[in-house]
Amino acid sequence: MKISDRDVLLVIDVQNDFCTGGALAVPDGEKVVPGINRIAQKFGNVVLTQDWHPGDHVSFAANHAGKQPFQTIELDYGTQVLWPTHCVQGTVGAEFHRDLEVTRASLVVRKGFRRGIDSYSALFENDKKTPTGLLGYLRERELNTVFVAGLALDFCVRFSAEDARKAGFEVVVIEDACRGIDLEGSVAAAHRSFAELGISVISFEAFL
Ligand code: VGL
Ligand code: ZN
Repeated sequence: MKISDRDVLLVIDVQNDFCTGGALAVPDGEKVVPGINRIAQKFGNVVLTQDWHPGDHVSFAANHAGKQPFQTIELDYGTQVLWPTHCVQGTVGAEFHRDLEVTRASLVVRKGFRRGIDSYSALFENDKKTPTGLLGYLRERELNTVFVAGLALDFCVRFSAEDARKAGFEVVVIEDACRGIDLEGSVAAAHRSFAELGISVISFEAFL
């Protein structure tokens, strides 16, 4: 595959809490790291996202009496899954995996940093309205194809890919550079959504 200077690699949430031993470990999460590092060498534009919550965040089950992780609640912006406490601002769990090659990234987008709202997508928070600023960055820099990799395929990768596609970008998910959580068929649902929206799904091998 030929990478152009209008292409950007968007690396979603490759943080300790989503890797083995972390608070919200995605099975084999850390296995995406070598492949992402390798692909990233080929891109002139690399953007990272970092899930970055205050300790009293609304998405944490521990902040809702009687609730357990993976139950849901209704908020004014819709249904919210309650998660184990994860990626708390300034903690080791919120740091990027130590082997992730971060030096080439031109931008780190932090998301989910307001107490009252979660943000799966790198572009819009979970109310589907509040921008993170990434859309403006991509547009101003005249980037037009967004390659997405990272964690978790069925949450932050999925919503980021969808929002980028809906905003008019070509979007390519690098499937084996992602891993999923898979709550109640959410990986299959992500794949259906990618097909419906015209989001391409490719393998890491396309870059070798
Ligand atoms: C994520 C759940 C909660 C993700 C972040 O990165 O996919 N999932 N916060
Ligand atoms: Zn989170």
